[in-house]
Order: sequence, then C-alpha cells, then structure tokens
Amino acid sequence: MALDMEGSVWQALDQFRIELPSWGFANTGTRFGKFMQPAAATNLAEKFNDAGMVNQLTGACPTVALHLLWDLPNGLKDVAQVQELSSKCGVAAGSINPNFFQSQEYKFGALGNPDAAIRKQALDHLLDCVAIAHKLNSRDIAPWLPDGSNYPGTQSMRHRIAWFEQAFKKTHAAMSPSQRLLIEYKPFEPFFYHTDVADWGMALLLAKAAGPQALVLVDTGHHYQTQNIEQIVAWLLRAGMLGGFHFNDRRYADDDLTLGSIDPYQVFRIFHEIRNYEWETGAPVDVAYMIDQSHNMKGKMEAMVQTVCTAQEIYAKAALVDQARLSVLQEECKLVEAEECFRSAFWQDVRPIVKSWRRSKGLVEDPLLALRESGYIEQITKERAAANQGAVASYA
Ligand code: PSV
Ligand code: MN
Repeated sequence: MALDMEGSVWQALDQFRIELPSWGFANTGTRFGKFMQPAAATNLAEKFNDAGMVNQLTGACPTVALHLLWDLPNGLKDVAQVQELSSKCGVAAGSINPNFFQSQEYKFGALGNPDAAIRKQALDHLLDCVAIAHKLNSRDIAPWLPDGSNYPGTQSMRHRIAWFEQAFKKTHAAMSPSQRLLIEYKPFEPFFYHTDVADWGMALLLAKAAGPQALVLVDTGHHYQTQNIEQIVAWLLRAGMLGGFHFNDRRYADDDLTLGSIDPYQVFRIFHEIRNYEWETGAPVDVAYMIDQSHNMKGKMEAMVQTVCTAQEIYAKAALVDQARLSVLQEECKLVEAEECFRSAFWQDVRPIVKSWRRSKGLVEDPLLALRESGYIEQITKERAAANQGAVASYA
C-alpha cells in the first residue's frame, strides 16, 4: 500500500466525532423486557456522567443526544439543568429527539393522526424540541415518526403524507438558520401494515417539502435484510440530502446491537462512500455520526466505549482506501484489482495506528482497558444498585 498509513489514519481520526445516545446508558432493552443492570444510569445527571467518561476515554464524543420526554420531561424548564450538566461533565447537548411513541393519544398516529387536535399536540411537541435545541445550541432536531397502521384500508396513506408535509413545513419555519431537521425512516414497528415514513425515498420527499435545512437521517438498523445501505448513502450524498446516521448493528431487524458486531464490512462500505465523495469533491461532508443503541446484554459503559472504538477503527480503515488508484481501476473495469484495492484497506489491522493517534492526543491507549482499571464501573454499581433494583423489567 503506497499510502502514508499513519498520516491518513491520524488525519481521519482528528476529524471523526460520534455522538452518544443518553438512552444507551439507561436500562433499556427489548420489547419483551430488559435485563436490569445495577450500574445503569437512572437519571439525566448519571447519563451525562457516563457520557463524560466515554468522551474522556475516547476523545471522540463531545456531544450527547437527548430524547425529549425521557431526558427533559418538563421541556424548556429542564434546559438549565442540561446546561449545568454539560459544563460539569464536558459534553454538550447534541441532537434533540422528539418522542411520538409514548403518549396514549398517538394510537392512530401523531403528526399523521386523522384528529387535528392530536396532530397539533404532536406538532407543538416538535416545536418545543426546536425551541429547546435553540436554547441548548443544538444544531439537529431528529424526529423519528412511528406513525402507521396495522390493517389495510383503515387509513388514508395519502392524507397522512399531506399532514406530515404541513407539520414539517411549520417546523422548518420555526428553525433558526443554523438548525437542521433530520428526518429518520424505518420500515416497520410499532406498526406492521404501513409505516408513514418507511424508507429513504419517503424521508427524502418529506425533507424536500419541508425546506432546505431538512435532510435525511439513516439508521443502519432500519433496513430490510440485504438492502444496500451504502447505495442509499451514495444517492443521498449526490442529492446533498444526507444529514446523519444512527449507528447500530442488526441481524434481523432493528436489533440495536453494537456497531460492527455483526457486519463490520457494512460499516466500512458506508464510511468509504462518504470518504470517496469527499475525495472526489474536495469538500468535507457535514454529516452527524450518532450512536443509537440499547444495550440489554453487555454492560452499558463497556458497550459504549467498545462502539466508539469500533467506529474509530472502521473509519480509520476507510481512510486507507487508495482512492486515486481505485478510481482508475473502476474506470478500466478491472474487477478483481478494484475489489482487492478496496478490500485490502478493510483487512488492515489499524489498531496499532489508532493507539499511536491516541498517544499523540494525550488519550489513553486502550479505552476499554482504561475503563476497567479506572474503578468507574464499580463505583457506579455501588451508587446506583438500589435505584435500579426497583426498576420494572417486564413489558406486561
Ligand atoms: C426508533 O427505532 C429509533 O431508531 C429512533 O431513532 C428513536 O429515537 C430511537 O430508536 C429510540 O431508541
Ligand atoms: Mn434511530
């Protein structure tokens, strides 16, 4: 490989940032229940503490995503507490995620509910998120719309599209020029016949209807088996409509497993698509990399640190693709050479170089080991065990 490997990796890692999800530190799990962990965060202060620790260990996570009802149950009134925690823990508030799936009113939809009063309630919630994001200096508002139906013929899919367009236009009008609306899609769950924003095409059209600051959010777990996610990424890049990612891994559906645990090559292919676009255009792509995982089996802190390290390692591999050579090989349709050029970057063991980058930044060389040796997990286990004992594990 002719590239300056260390230089390429260091440069790539210097600019790589990934956002932590507040909910990944709490006792979340599956629809069927959760295995309670005594060290899980039980309130916002603990979530910020944990996020601060992950950032301290990895140096790559300056922001934490907030889920509105879970983290700021009193809306704007909770902003001061978030600001205080941010400065105490050294992590800023990141994307603001509205919640359209918890309230009983949303049985027939939130922004797409046939009842105008419920649509208004949902829109008011989204507008609150814009105002909260503004106060917190958060750039991205990231709505995921669970709206859908379970039985054919029971809803007008077209009417609901119009309601979504109206709501997003109003939301866009309320945003400041620096804010972005990232529209996330998902094929199914909680509804199983139709989901209003089921794929990237629907999210793209809604974003276009909303206005220029609306973009698409790709959650890697929200695709059908064998779907070519990097191709979706390529199209969104081409259209200038890629806003960000929710990273996780999946085997069957939206499994929320740790990034790269099932298919690291998939993550590499996504990162490559972005880096290839940057190489070709000479301009950095402004996409938000965010984690969206629920750790039911692994320890919350270990899973998060492992995820960040994996993201850094796979991003570093993608930085090793010899773009100039690959481009020539593609032009000449040299299939095996092109594939080997591409894959040889993936096969590289970048871990020693990632370690040397960490050393150069004054960070710990091995964040997982440092976490284990820090005593942090023992400490939070002691502090939080009692509060976690009373938590509800079952869904029924
Ligand atoms: C829905 O499955 C989703 O991916 C959305 O991003 C939610 O905000 C998040 O999960 C909650 O974990
Ligand atoms: Mn998501």
